[in-house]
Amino acid sequence: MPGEKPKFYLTTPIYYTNGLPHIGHTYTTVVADAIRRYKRMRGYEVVMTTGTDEHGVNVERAAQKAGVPESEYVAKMAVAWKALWDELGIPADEFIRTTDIRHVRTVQWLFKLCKENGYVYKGNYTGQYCIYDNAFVTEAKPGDNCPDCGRPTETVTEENHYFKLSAFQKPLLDFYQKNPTFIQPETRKNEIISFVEGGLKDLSITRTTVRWGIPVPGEEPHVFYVWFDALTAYLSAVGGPEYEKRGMWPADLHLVGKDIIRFHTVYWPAFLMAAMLPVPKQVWAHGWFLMDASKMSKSKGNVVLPRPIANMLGMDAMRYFLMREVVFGQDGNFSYDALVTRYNSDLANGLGNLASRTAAMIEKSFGGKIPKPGPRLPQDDALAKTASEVIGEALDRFEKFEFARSLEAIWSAIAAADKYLTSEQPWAMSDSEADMQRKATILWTTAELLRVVTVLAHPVLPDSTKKVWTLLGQPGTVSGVELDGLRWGQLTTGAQLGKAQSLFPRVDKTEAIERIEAMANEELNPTQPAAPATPAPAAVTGGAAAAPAPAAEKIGIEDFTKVEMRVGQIKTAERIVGADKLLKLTVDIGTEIRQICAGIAQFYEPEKLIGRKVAVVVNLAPRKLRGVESNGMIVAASVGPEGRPVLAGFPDEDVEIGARLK
Ligand code: ME8
Repeated sequence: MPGEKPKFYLTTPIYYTNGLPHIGHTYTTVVADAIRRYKRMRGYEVVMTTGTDEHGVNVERAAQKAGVPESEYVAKMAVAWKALWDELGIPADEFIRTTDIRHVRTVQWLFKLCKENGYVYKGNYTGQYCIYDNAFVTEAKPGDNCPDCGRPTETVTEENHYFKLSAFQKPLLDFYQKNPTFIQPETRKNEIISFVEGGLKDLSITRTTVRWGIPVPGEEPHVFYVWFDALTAYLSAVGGPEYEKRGMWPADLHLVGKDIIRFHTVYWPAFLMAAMLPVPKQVWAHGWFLMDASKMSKSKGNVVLPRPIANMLGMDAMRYFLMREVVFGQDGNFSYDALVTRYNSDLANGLGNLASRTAAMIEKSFGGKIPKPGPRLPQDDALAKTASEVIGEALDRFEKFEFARSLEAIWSAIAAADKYLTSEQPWAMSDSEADMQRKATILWTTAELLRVVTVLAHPVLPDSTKKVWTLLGQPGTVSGVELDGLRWGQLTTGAQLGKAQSLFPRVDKTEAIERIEAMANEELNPTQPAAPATPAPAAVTGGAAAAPAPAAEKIGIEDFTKVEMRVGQIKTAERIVGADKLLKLTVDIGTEIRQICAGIAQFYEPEKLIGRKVAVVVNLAPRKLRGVESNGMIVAASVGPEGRPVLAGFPDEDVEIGARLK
């Protein structure tokens, strides 16, 4: 219909609920989010689905281990997954759980269609089964390990419903040929084509050995095989049997890791073809992020968690690293060292520095208003040309999912602007009319380049580019800019700059890594026993601002005397990068100077605390808050429903430092 936006439906895998997200899962979801933002800026109506894969033996066992019913276990896990994506700013438009009723209905409907069309029959099957991958290992003998994960297989015999996958060898090969971009990247395509050419065996799609699954109607105790169940979630999320009403199916893009490409490019289109439903347009399989050259897994103890990185460096930094460091489609190594190096060089010294120095110069010379440019010199035109070329290149690369190349192009524009400023030296110019005119041209040109870069980088760096957009005082929102109309020269002159904000404060590499690792450690080994799915708190407040507690039972004086509280004097106070609520204090407690973190940063200016006398719990075991050592606790009242901290103190008397509170 004229005037209607074209649609784009993309998905991430539906992640297993027997663990919590690590950087690998975050990678796929981040890329999906960046594509979503990009497509919206290109005028599409976009829906992005992610969710949780909640059935199967693994979950059955994990729930047993946790001593709770499966439904309770998966409910907590699903909440934790969803909450983390929301917290990280990569929320789903549709979050589908495979225990949702809309999904159960869709799976049963898909099965009915396949059966009615003659692609399902009953038979017995004995084989080696890998419970970790939820797959029969056809080539394995009893005693063999799973070739994918290396763990032991189990011999399983059961009556199954079979799906006639063998009937789809030719239709699939024809389909791949007619849709040459269905499987991406190319190398994966060749791999799948030779697999299908090698012959397809029928696939058992129901189980009687598993209890925790979607029942096959009228065939209980049969439940659906997890992959028949999980893949269908993509369709359930956008209407299931009523998919036509929603208008999003078929999916335009399934983003997956290379580990699950076969399920997506062989089984899934075959199920849909059997049901005579539209087949997705593309499956894109990316590589793995490796730790020390092996795939991350909780059992190997080498997982990298997303939250500590986001807390320390910001989510944009993590997004930038994931999409810049590795060629999309290939494996890459994850290292904190490389992450922080890129943060400091590309973000703090690159984009952050260009934005802050441009704004500062416009502030100083033009009262914070974007100046009208004067006559241009060849070097100004050269920078304009570079920026125009970068627009073309960055968009072209992004369109092809060459994210690293796209970012490389954008950052080449930043480097060109840095070089331009270094050679033009606007800061060295006088206030004479001629110099002011020249300065206006230089700063306009730099600000315009910054605007272009901000728009181009927005899908990857959504938060910081929003800040730069506000800083440049540009109308509307950066996400509302249409990429197709982006050209050099659209900067609104005369616009008043917004408030300067810290974009990417430089960090000390060793300290940053130590703190990220400490936070990860806190999250993996919480000191307080937590339910398996409880998300870690978004912020640790340092104990000073606890919510009012109900009256506790009475204690004896001997209990009270266990708490050693003394008068301390604050010597230094500073904010902590990556921990908005905490202040790092050094406090003189009479016998020594202690480092203590306090959750008061939103209510107390650090400078005003110096010299203040406070009550300190000095015999509290040291612990790390947001990765920073805290040795003691500052006592504060917790006021109002938000628990605003008000420091306990001694305003009327000159109390001695170190005096004990009794
Ligand atoms: O396979 N590097 O779920 P899953 C990059 N439930 N990406 C990684 C990664 C790594 N080290 N580790 C995981 C399942 N991923 C099924 C999917 S879909 C209908 C059912 C990402 O929790 C990557 O996208 O094991 C991979 O395919 C996915 O997480 C596997 O998630």
